[in-house]
Amino acid sequence: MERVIIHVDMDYFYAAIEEREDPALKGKAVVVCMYSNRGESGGAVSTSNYIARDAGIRSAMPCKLAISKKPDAVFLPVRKAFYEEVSENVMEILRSNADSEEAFEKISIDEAFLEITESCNGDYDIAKEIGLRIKEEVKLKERITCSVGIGPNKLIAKMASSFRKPDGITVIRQEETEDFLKSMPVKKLWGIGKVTEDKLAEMEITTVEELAAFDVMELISVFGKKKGMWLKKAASGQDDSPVKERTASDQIGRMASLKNDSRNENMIFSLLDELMEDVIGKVKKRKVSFRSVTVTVIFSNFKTSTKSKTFNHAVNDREILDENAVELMKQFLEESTINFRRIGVRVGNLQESTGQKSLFDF
Ligand code: DCP
Ligand code: MG
Ligand code: MG
Repeated sequence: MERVIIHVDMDYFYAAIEEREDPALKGKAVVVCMYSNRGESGGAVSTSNYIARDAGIRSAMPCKLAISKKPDAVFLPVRKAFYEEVSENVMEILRSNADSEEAFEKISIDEAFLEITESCNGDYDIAKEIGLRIKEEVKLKERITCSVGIGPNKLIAKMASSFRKPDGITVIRQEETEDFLKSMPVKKLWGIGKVTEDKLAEMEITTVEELAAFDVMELISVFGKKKGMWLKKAASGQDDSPVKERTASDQIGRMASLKNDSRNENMIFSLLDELMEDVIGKVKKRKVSFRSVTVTVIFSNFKTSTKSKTFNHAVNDREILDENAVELMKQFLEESTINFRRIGVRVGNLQESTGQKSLFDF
């Protein structure tokens, strides 16, 4: 059967999270900056929302330049640990839509491949429904949007997801790959960098169609055997690399907002209970056990704080998760006076759980 692969990439990821956390940012240009130790005007843009992009702001641009392009934009510092938690939540949603736990490959903080060949039985109409369902689930649970690409291999799926952005979905069937690629400039081919692009330009190859038609022996003589052959295949839309988890994610977590900012213990502990139920379900499904529990609180002033507990032995009991997460949450309530906005719980230091003893057995 022909493979069906989905690639998902979050839209303006860091800036989208900041927008979600602060409704007052809606409609404004938002720029997330990685400030250097030289202070606020040093550093580079991590990402920006689409309103800021309309003003010419781009990732990796000096923050100073971004400020000059759009002085009234809101500039925020990167909160990497927080974005990583959101990423974990999103990845769990994506993973649960793949054919199996192993048919999932996270390739960066905001994107992943999933193989769905079996789930859709090779049918691209069903594949599109799965893609739409994923978008809905991410929107509902995480309140951010993503763009989805579906194709017969990773190369096509990856290029398809960036074809319509933001909040897009693009389906490219095997028989459509040639048309899809043909007019694209070679630099759009996933895997081609600036150096290769320049070398190809010297050879008067600027479109994927020209590259696909080029003599493979000549490509090999310029780029060497491995790369030359890869260029020829990629330009023809071929890619047989498997979707494969590279490094198993070391954490399973869930985060959610309270109905309104509050310090109401019933509300907080009942949401925590729901989140733990979700986390433990995933722990069992992945057949892992964990050695640490972390609780995160985002306060109504957007300050984020975490507390963790690490054990000597790996466990997978709901009771132990419960006991520790509740204790950590109580500490938060004792130490703070500000309302809680969002809470999260995650387990870490995962290990395979085969033949696992419960902590109660030690
Ligand atoms: N990132 C970064 N520095 C860069 C590029 C990216 O810090 N030079 C971070 C911020 C992005 C995140 O990685 O939010 C994901 O990168 P993407 O390339 O997927 O870009 P975005 O998700 O921000 O935007 P898009 O909607 O184009 O995917
Ligand atoms: Mg993205
Ligand atoms: Mg990305």
